[in-house]
Amino acid sequence: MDINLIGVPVQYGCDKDGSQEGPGRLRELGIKEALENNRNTVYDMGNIFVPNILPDLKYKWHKKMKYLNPLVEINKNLAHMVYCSLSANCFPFVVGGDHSLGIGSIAGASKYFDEMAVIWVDAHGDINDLETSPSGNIHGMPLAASLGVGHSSITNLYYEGRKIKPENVYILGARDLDPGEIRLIEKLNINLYTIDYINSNSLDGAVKEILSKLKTSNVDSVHLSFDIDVFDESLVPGTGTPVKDGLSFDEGRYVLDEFMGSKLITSMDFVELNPALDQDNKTEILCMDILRFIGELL
Ligand code: EXY
Ligand code: MN
Ligand code: MN
Ligand code: MN
Repeated sequence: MDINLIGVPVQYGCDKDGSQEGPGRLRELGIKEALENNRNTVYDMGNIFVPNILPDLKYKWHKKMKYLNPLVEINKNLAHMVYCSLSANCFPFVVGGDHSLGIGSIAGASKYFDEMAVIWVDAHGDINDLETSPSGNIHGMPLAASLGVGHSSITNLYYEGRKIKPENVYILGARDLDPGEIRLIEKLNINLYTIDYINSNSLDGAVKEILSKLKTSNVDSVHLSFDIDVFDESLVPGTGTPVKDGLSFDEGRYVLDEFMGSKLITSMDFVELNPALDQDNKTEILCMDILRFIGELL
């Protein structure tokens, strides 16, 4: 398989500086070699251009609107890079950077396929809009935008209209949902597998149910958006929004083993490493172990 490694050194979707260093740091640590094996060739396509901007004070009325325009441009370019990768029969592997990049990766991949599912592995739902968001941070909005909910500049990114159908969205590992997110998840009947659900049922049961629903649906593709904050906060100090009661390392590996091993995954994000926040390189070591594991599964 040919893999297109696409870096998105962006932090404009979140509150903390540092996630823009993620792609560069993972390259220094050998992400290309980690993903490569005797079946895969990795082409490092470089980074999507992220302009160096000062906050536009004319939007000072809304904390993050000042970053909306640059994020739209970044995600439009990312969408096209993902679409072109798929058109060239290459697997788009998108590395962040904060999770606002999901707007572009999903837009680009969904344009190529007829009906795409999304598996959102994350401590969060990332399904807020500007009204429901408690922070105004756009990395908490990509899934809503992809479902057609939110500011028109991100819901109509790259092409007009909704990118994915609610019945094709699976959230796994959430344990920090805002009231507005819970309302939207219920309204749209999104497939939600929280940590509470996992603890009272089983991780194996949740993963197997997702795979069985995918296999009996009409989807022709599956985008896996993996946010490293799905791991327990004790394992990932180097991420911007860590949350307690997360997955263990082995549980995270199991999730990837099942989803990647199903051969259903057609594109992927790996996001929210913030090297500036890491302690004793703990998070980057975990990331590299996970990326080597993903390399064996691709
Ligand atoms: N739900 C909160 C918000 O919207 O501000 C926290 C979002 C964190 C998003 C990180 C990337 O997963
Ligand atoms: Mn390797
Ligand atoms: Mn996220
Ligand atoms: Mn998250």
